[in-house]
Amino acid sequence: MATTESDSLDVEAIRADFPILEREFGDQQLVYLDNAATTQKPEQVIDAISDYYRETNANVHRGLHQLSQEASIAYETAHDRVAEFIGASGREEIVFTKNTTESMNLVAYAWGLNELGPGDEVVLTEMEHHASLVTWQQIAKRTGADVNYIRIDEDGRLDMDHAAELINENTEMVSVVHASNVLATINPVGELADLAHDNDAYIFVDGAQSVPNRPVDVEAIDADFFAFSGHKLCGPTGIGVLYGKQQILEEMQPYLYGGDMITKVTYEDSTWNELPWKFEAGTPAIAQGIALAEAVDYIDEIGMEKIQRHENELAQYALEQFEKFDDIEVFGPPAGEHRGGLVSFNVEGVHAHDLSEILNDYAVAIRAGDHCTQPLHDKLGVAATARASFYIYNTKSEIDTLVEALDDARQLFA
Ligand code: 7TS
Repeated sequence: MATTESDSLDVEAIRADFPILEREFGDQQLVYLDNAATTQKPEQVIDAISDYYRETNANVHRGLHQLSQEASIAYETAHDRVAEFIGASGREEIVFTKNTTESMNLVAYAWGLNELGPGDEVVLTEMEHHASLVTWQQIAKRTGADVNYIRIDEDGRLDMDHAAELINENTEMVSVVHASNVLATINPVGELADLAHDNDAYIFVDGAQSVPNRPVDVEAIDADFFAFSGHKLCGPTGIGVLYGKQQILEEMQPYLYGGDMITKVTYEDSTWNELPWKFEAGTPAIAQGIALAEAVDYIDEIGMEKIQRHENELAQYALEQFEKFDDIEVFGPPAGEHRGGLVSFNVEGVHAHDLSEILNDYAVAIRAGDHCTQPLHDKLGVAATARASFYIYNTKSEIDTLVEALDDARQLFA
């Protein structure tokens, strides 16, 4: 499949793994540039799901019969695979959730509601996704804690002096996005972790846009919590990951109660199962969990360094093309190591939604809107942005198609 010995990706071989990329609308082939919303799925992942239902389907952790044992082993082993992928020490630290949003809520409810109170501070950044911003804002309201936001500069980078000011002895939680889904900024999460720990606070890193695109090691970052979604890295929807340091997860109360998360139940009281099952109440997303491990195998085999390089090249190329036009405003830092593989932009005089609709006529799929970052868009002074986001199967020629379609859109609105 999908790799060559060289430094670059064999994009043609990769594309052959993704049946949806063959779709045509009219006589135009799909150009899928909405990967930050969700990525497409390779045959290997699609097969993992259908093979599971054809051959293994049973509930986990409860049957002694052969199918249940096989399903349980595959589901549990998927946790080990994910642990290895992000540098966690083992399955105890990997809780399967529905998505990044649920991972964030799990910690906010199970830790935040119990630990936060008046006088405590939660530090976020101005570029947080609503998954983190709304969650901590609401938990803070319920507990009497305050929320403060680390400022961004003109280029969309964090003001680290402001971070050092805001993170102080009152701080209990620093919750930061690793890679911005709008600005493409890669935040210095290791430095922020040090600032948090120097002040006896925890750090939660939202890795929804980083894990799919670059090598990530949660222990090297020294994150206390880390979250991402399977569907943004070639995996299925309905499965996400919460990483937590084992000792912290041990100390936390469960978020959801019910079957599977208990050890002993009487009419009066209950005790909790071992990690990570303590946080996985009820029948989990078994097929999705197993297919997530397949997705991790798939992208890991291609190589995360190569994926990062490929996306950087595409983003750089898109930025170069956009620079040729005076009426295109690009958001976020200049091309380079600290920028991820997406570009948010606006064309003067054309609303991002109109742009996206016109591009759709060219079978080019991008996203337009506030990308679940309304306060950030307010700060940028725009109601919406258009966003092209790249993945392993995208090519420079697809970016050329995007640029041509933009040119036509511009003429339509001239
Ligand atoms: N955090 C970041 C940085 C994200 O980009 C997203 C999704 C989430 C959290 C939430 O992920 P979920 O899987 O729980 O929904 N971002 C986007 C986006 O940019 N376009 O569509 C979804």
